[in-house]
Amino acid sequence: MAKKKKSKATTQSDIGLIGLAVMGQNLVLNMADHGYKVSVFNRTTSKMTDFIAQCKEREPSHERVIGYAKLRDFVMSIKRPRKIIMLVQAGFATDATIDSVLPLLQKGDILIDGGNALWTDTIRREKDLAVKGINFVGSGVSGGELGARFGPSLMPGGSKEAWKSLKPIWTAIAAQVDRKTGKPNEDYQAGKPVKKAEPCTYHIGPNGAGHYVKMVHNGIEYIDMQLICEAYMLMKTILGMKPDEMGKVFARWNKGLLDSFLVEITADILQQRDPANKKNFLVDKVLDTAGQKGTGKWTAVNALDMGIPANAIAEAVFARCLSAIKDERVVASKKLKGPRKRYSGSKPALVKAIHDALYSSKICAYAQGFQLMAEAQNEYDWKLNFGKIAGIFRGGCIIRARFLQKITDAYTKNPKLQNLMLDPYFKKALHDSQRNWRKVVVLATEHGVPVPAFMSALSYFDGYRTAVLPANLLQAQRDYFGAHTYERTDKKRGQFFHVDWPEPDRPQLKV
Ligand code: NBP
Repeated sequence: MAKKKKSKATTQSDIGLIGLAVMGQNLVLNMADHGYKVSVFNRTTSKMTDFIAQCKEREPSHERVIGYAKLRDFVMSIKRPRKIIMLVQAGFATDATIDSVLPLLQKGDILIDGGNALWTDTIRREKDLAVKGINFVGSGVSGGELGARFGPSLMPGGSKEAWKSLKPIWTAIAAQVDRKTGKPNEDYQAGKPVKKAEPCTYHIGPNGAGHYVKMVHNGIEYIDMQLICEAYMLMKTILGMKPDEMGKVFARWNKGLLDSFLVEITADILQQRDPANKKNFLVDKVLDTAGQKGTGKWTAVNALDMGIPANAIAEAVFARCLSAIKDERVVASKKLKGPRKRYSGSKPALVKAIHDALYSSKICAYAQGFQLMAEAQNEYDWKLNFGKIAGIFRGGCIIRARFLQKITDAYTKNPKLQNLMLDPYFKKALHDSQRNWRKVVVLATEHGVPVPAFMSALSYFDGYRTAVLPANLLQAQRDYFGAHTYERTDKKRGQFFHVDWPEPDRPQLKV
């Protein structure tokens, strides 16, 4: 635990927070645990008074949380330069909150948006507020409710000046990982002093950089989850495995290369019995329609906008869309037939192949996420440190995984690495597992099992390593019907040619 600060009831608060829903409440308690006195405000006052009443019943440290019903009193209770975190719904609510608090702020005060804002909104807000002398920090907060409470991964953007002021609090409340191994630091979680801990936060860059990285983190989270679901689907459909048996497989995988929060919770979920009937497994009773809040879609749309082939991430978003049309799928399942095939091979061999397919696809998914960030930094004039970004994903957040240490190592060794797949460790991992990866994709196709993320990741790998793609024919087609011109393989790049193609046969109009 970080060193405690003393604060008396009469002194001003170190920081303020607006928005006492699940994320806000937990982040407040985290800050109070670390010795910070926190003022809180919520649009609906009863939520604030209920929260303060609960704080008083809990630990003594939570008396450092002071509630205010009036926004003016809340703002005036905070030390200058004021630091005010907003954890309200992204979009309209964030603008409404800024508008209400702005007249009460003074030059040099810092407004921090911890919500899942669209990074272009953050760029706009930072620009507008900078003119008024207010520092605006868009900070990604990852790890859900538990992360916020016990140590999230924090991705702040904004000015260096604002970061200097915010840094002591952000580094104290963030998740901590062991500096060398990258593993979440257990001493820290147990509240003991830690020497080798590294906080899962750093100043990502100006304006929208923090929120951009948080969005890509969420895009990666989508594909990470989808890949695990496809591994589950294959074991269930082709091997006929029961949830608890699959749960044990995931628990075993969690001790190896795939060691991660998402694999760990999958093992738990698959072994969970249905509270309504203990004979059944809960997962079999959960309806197969997945929701989404939009950050995965933003990532995919941005990939299309920037022309970056993040096809596996986009595929994970489409997989959720397909899951959502449940009624249509039920009707179609009775009308459209697939292959009827039984698997007669070795079960352990297929489980191992699925493991390898999952690992290779995951490498491609992360390669795509980091390609996106690499392009965005050119687009927005940021200087991102990819080793550090992978480093702050190692603890606190939903995609935390042993694997991230390898990404940190890769970018530390070569900060200009063009694609993660070209790093020697990942290259070898892909070479070692691609045979099994292909086997799984072929088997899934033969059995009619949908594995869009495994397949699109494999297509990405194959496309990226192919020197000559069929786009020569495509460009010739474009020149044929639209005179779009083409470059030649035997001439310098940048010289464009056009052929007077023969007129295609056109059907004669009958008059
Ligand atoms: P919600 O996203 O559900 O937002 C609820 C809060 O927003 C309440 O305090 C509510 O006040 C306030 N609010 C709304 Br709605 N409209 C407002 C307005 N016009 N003016 C002022 N306040 C308004 O809460 P959450 O799930 O805790 O998430 C907070 C932020 O953190 C979001 O941006 C979310 O995307 C992000 N995030 C969430 C998670 C997660 O796991 N939930 C993880 C990471 C990031 P009220 O009480 O008066 O209605």
